[in-house]
Amino acid sequence: MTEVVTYSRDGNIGVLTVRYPPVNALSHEVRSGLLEALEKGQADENAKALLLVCEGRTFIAGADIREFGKPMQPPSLPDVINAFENSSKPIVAAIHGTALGGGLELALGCDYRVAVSSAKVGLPEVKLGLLPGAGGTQRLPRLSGAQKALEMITSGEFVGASEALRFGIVDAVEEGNDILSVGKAYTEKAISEGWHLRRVRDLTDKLTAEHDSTVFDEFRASLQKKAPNLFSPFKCVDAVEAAFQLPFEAGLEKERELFMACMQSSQRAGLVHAFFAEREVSKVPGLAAETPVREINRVGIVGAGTMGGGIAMNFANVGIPVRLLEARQDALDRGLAVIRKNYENTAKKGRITAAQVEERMVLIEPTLNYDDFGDVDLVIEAVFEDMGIKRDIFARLDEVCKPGAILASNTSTLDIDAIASATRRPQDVVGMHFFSPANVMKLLENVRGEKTADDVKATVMAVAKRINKVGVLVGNGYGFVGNRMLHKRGAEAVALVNEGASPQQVDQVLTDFGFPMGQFAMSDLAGIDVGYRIRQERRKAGEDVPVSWLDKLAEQNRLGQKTGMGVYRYEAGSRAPIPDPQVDALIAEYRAEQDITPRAVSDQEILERCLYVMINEGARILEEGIAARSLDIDVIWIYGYGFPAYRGGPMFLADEIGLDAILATIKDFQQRFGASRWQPASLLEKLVAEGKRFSDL
Ligand code: 3H9
Repeated sequence: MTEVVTYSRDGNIGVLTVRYPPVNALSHEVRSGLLEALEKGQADENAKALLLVCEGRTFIAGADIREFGKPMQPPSLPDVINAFENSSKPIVAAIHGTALGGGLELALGCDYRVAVSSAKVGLPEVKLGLLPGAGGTQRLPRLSGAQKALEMITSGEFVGASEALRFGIVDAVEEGNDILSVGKAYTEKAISEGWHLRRVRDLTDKLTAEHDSTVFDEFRASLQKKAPNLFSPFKCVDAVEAAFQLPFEAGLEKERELFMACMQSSQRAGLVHAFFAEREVSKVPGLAAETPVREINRVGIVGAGTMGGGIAMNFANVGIPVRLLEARQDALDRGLAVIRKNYENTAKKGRITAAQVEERMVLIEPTLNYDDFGDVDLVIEAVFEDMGIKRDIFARLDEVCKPGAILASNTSTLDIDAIASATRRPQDVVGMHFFSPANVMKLLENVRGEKTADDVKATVMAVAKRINKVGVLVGNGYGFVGNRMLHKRGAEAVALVNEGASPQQVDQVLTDFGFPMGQFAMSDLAGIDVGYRIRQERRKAGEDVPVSWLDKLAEQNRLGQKTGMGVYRYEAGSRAPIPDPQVDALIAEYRAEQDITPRAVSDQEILERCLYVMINEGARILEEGIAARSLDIDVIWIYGYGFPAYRGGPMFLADEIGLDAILATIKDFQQRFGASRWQPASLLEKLVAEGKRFSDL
């Protein structure tokens, strides 16, 4: 028997124990071990019932995702689960931690399920572009009915133990930390009360009572609205519907067919890449895992504007007290009022209670005085992008903050080393670039300066986790990773409009691709003045940044959503962009001034230019070591800019398309649009010459 699953007997209970850290995933070894242990249990005359239990922090968290895309080694998970369901002795699954995906499916193949109250169950396969492929779509609805099964399977969300009990997914919930004792007590009860085999496949009352096809149509319609580009959620609905239309065995076959279609889809590959990339970014190359972290018990924030307020909320949400500093009382009052309103809106949606609103507000202490930063462990400066102002602030912080306090800037483009040099402690200075809205967006781009100390880097990565963000550590350089690529895409989008596309055509192509919003709608959301100010700073620094029609919008105070007009027009209280003939006229005027005769630009050209300009810049970013790995860039784009996760991120997509094809198109653009903008990155040329991919680096 393999060591990862063992069989032992305790009185008249045969105990099957899985120990395969970290999450007991159903690898080949575990699947084989389960079958062997089951056979021993069947053969053991003294075992009246069997108990399946896991060691470590959790029950089985699903199939082993690392095996996806490789040939499957028998036994398959469905075969293992069928063997469990065919057991001649009742089997109890004892659940702690999370029973997910194939893990829950295995538990559903057992006769009874007992969970501790802190346990959660779920079928999150959809988040990986899949559907439950080991009977979950056929067994879960037999316990929970169609509505709940569809909710769980199409959303992938977890359900707590008490809810699982309410829906019949588990049979009992017990208090207790020792899962083995909980499981044994329940199994003893099963034996002493003479419980029979109870195979989920034979339960049909929920199938007959709830056989109403409208629920499936409703789910399809709502998915069509919410996620029309996604493949697997629709297949999930088909699979659950099959449970209601077909006998069990035929339903399983249908599920298998749909599962294989998902497994082969490019969306599955993209989502699985995103899953591992999200976990990989926390392991920073060159930063030892055991690097100490500084204690962060109180945070100071400079600036109570949109960014500063949003950042403060992140800390208050996890119970960390914040001092929020502004230069003037009215700005401070305004900032606090916005925070309160945000929390109250969340409470209205039922996501937090009224008491939690107050608890969090109490944690945010307003101040006008820098001296109040004397005891903070971390300061985050969040004022607007002006190097002079930022340097003044950092010089001030250097005077008032205690030794060892981390001084961070939320700058989205500026040089961290130039900011650090305004202090006498550049080793404590770092970038912490949040994305707007800062209380919502999951990305935290942490920027290491030339002199940033290792424990400061490790601390800001740990802070990201603590405030439930995905932290990515990047190097210092204009716009770091995300905005550097975004600005290239922005310039290309403007060039496309100059040549003849309309802003709405460009935006439509990007949203059809899967971005939540287009380039220009995003500029309106961020504020046209933000980009304008950045371009002005670059011009001041001597860079050649041509004047565009976007600058004219800023000069006319068309600043985007906040003024009701930007690239688009907005009706009061609405965020829906409406094309504006005045902007079309302004663009036409600009083209005339520049002697440009507009031409029809195809959607394909728009997409390729917008994506490939980013990929080419991404290659330079890798070449310069600003990002350590292509997966860091992918995670930044997925979590900071809404790059569709099912496409895996820009660099993963580039690998999928083929770097040779991308290079050929870039060379064609170079011929057509000029050498400087479309100069292929030398890393791209090198990888193509060597037949390699970004992921090989
Ligand atoms: C499935 O089951 C298909 C079946 O229906 C049909 C089959 C025929 N496999 O997230 P963490 C690793 S699809 C392999 O940081 P947490 C993870 O990479 C599967 N590895 O911890 C990380 O490794 P490292 C359906 C896995 O406590 C480590 O475990 N199941 C798997 O924040 C810790 O992970 C899912 O989709 C896996 N299945 O969260 C569940 N899961 O230390 C996916 C995790 O080297 N998993 N790892 O970086 C999760 O949602 C979370 O990991 C979990 C723990 C909630 C379990």
